[in-house]
Amino acid sequence: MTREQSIKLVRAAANPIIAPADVAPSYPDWEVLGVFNAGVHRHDGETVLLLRVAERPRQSDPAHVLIPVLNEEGTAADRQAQPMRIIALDREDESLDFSDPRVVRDSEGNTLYLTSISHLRAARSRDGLRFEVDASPTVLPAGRLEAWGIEDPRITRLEDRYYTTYSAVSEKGVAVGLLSSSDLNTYEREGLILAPTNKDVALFPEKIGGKYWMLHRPVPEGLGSPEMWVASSPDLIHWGDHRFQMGLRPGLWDSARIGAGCVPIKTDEGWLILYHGADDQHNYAMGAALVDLERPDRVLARMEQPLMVPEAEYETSGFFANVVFACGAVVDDDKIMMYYGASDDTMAAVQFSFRQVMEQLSQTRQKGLDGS
Ligand code: MAN
Repeated sequence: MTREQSIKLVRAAANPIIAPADVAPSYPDWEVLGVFNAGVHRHDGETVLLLRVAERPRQSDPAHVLIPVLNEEGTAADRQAQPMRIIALDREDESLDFSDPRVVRDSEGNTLYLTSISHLRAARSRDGLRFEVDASPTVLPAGRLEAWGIEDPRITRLEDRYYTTYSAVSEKGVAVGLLSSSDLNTYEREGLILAPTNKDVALFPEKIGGKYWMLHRPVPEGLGSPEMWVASSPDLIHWGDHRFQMGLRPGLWDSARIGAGCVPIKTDEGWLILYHGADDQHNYAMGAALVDLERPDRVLARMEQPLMVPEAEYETSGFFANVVFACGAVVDDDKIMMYYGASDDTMAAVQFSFRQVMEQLSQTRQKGLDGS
């Protein structure tokens, strides 16, 4: 399998730029397990990250694993009035599988619970590297369809508002929610825009052919694979015209699952799509593709090699090792600063040249590597 990289990557010297110790848990008796997979946008001269913060009650009893679940009708803010349910699972219970640190499964491999609950938390920086993290949650999960938390935000500016998509996780599956904001400080809920199982939604930053467009990633069961699609909408709420965009590539680094990624970046030659992919060993890497400006389902070029693979110590070890997972980037002329979650526990930043990625993509054109 080819995992060699050809793009010169400059990881921030301060990486990881935000770690769990920099984030106060929501409750004094809880602990933050991970701060990762943040959405990013510039606003008013600041770089704003909307972090995914995964936390859980401190695990003091070695015989039990404590699982936090939001009460069905509550919001996490109501914890005092309407306590969050804490489920205690017996560590020795042989019908339970604790081998994946992210989830608890039954003996058939079905997911029963997540081991943490995530909310979204803002962090701000003047230089894009030193961030101040808010002391309390910015957006909390709410209601039964977010009972297991909200994850992986991606921020797109459209006209004069910011729109943030996220994964809404519950026992009903992973759905996609939408938030809107004028200042990246307070958010309004726009509801769920895609039903389970779907995730990795990134909105294009302008209308195409008079419609809004999204990248999305259904997870078909039994038939089909977790691959990338696009859809359009007249109002950001109602989505249709679903089209297949990009598929898995057997034998390559993105053979088991792919999905957005950063918010698409407009270039003269097409939309630059920085997406994530994984192989069947759960090695997550980032890749690059170019799609048609007018037809976002049409792949013009796709790099054969990954753009970035886990290499630094904080990427190859951690809560869920060998993961680099970006939900956003900031572009300044030739510089792309990509913010990414490393091993599902810290935030890191990497810089690379826009021109170099475009050159690489133009070399792969006509090679028939679009996986469709
Ligand atoms: C899934 C999502 C991400 C996570 C990766 C790796 O794709 O849950 O949030 O980073 O898995 O665990």
